[in-house]
Amino acid sequence: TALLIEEYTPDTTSLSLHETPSWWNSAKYGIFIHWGVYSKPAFVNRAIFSWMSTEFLQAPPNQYAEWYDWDIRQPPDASNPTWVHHLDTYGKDVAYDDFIPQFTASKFNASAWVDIIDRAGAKYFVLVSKHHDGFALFDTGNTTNRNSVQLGPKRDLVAELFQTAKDEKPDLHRGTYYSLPEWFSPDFAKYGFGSWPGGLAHNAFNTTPALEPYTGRLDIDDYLTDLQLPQMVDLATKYDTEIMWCDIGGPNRNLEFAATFYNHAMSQGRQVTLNDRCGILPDFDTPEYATFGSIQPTKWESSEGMDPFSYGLNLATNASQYKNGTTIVQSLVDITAKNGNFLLDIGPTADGEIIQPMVDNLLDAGSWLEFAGDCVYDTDYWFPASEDPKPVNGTPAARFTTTPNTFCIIAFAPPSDGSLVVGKRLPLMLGDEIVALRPSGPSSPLAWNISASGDLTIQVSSADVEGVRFAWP
Ligand code: FUL
Repeated sequence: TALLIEEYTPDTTSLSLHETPSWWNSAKYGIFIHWGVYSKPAFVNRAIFSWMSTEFLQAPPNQYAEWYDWDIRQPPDASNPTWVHHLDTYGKDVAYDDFIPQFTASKFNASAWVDIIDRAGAKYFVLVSKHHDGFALFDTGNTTNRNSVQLGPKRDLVAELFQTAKDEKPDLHRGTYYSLPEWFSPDFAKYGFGSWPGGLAHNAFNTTPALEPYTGRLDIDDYLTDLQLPQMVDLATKYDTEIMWCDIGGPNRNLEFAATFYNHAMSQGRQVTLNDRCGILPDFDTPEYATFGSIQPTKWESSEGMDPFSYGLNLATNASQYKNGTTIVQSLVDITAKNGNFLLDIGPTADGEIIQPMVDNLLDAGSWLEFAGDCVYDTDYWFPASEDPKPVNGTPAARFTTTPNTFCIIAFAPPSDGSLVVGKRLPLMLGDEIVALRPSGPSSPLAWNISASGDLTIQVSSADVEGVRFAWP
């Protein structure tokens, strides 16, 4: 039976009919971009503080450089590395908003970014359009001037990236992260949301009242009706975002938003999606710096920075700690085999460059996807087992994906002794061919057999791995 939905209405019954689009299910791999005023100080080096509530004490520790403004507004505490760093580097009279003019985007070249994302092998990107600091990278109209069009770069960064992607890589899908609350917005503060300020009356430097400065704020009556909803609707209808990647949840008008978002896209014959942080029914879950250990029956998306602990650029991290081509591919394959998507984050600089080590790691993973992508994009998980098969006889971990014609085994390293033993009963029949994927194309068939206990053993010669940088990611 086919269900024809003509129009969504702003209620959970109607909206619950919505699902992740097929393009998103097939895409598997996206690039997350955390870029904003916080890209200027680009620092975090967090210890665990007494004042941290348990929500921060997750593993791995929350060490997000995009939380700079939050960090420097904590109670004076000489053991707060961001606080100390700020005092040492800028002094007590510099407030977060003083970084706005230094967020210049002067070297931002949308074409170059889109090209890197494409060569990385990603099928979509999600740009932070407004983080918790309330500074938007798009034209927020008459809701606020706290944006990159009025301040800092004086450019509509979302529009530039979106338009360039549309023109130059029309198959690349375009999404926006959007923080529903703003930490220090006096307008949002009226909603008194959890531990979020409005409430937090600290300013480490005692230079200004706690919630000021809040550069670019315009007079509005109600944060949700006059700011949040119109901003989101603009991203949906003027910028045509395809993914509304909400953050935090909390007070919202998102039943109305989702109906508008879905109906607008449908009227243009496009498919769009929203995540599980919009405070209403989600299309997909978003574990953060975490993945699921087994196949999930519904689609999900794991996000993680290339930096081991931060989405925003953190200059305190040594680039050697970044995820490299191999670990990016391993995460992507692991997540794909469990019915998820991987949203890998990068943090460009305040002047708009993606630093070279990040580019190198992205392109390394992309070079593997160029010849092995058929085992990732548009694949299904293999239902019987996509959890980590137990390594046998020193054989490395492997994951499985399927296409209508192919069964893929992706081992995470070359086997030490030339035999890849996969301790799972695979759907193979006598006469089936197993080939190695190489940049130059598939190898000739490899010898294989299945033991009485059901283990598959594949003979792999060194030629199958030689010269193949990421044949064994
Ligand atoms: C979190 C935010 O607090 C982080 O800064 C980051 O944006 C992550 C993707 O979502 O909730």
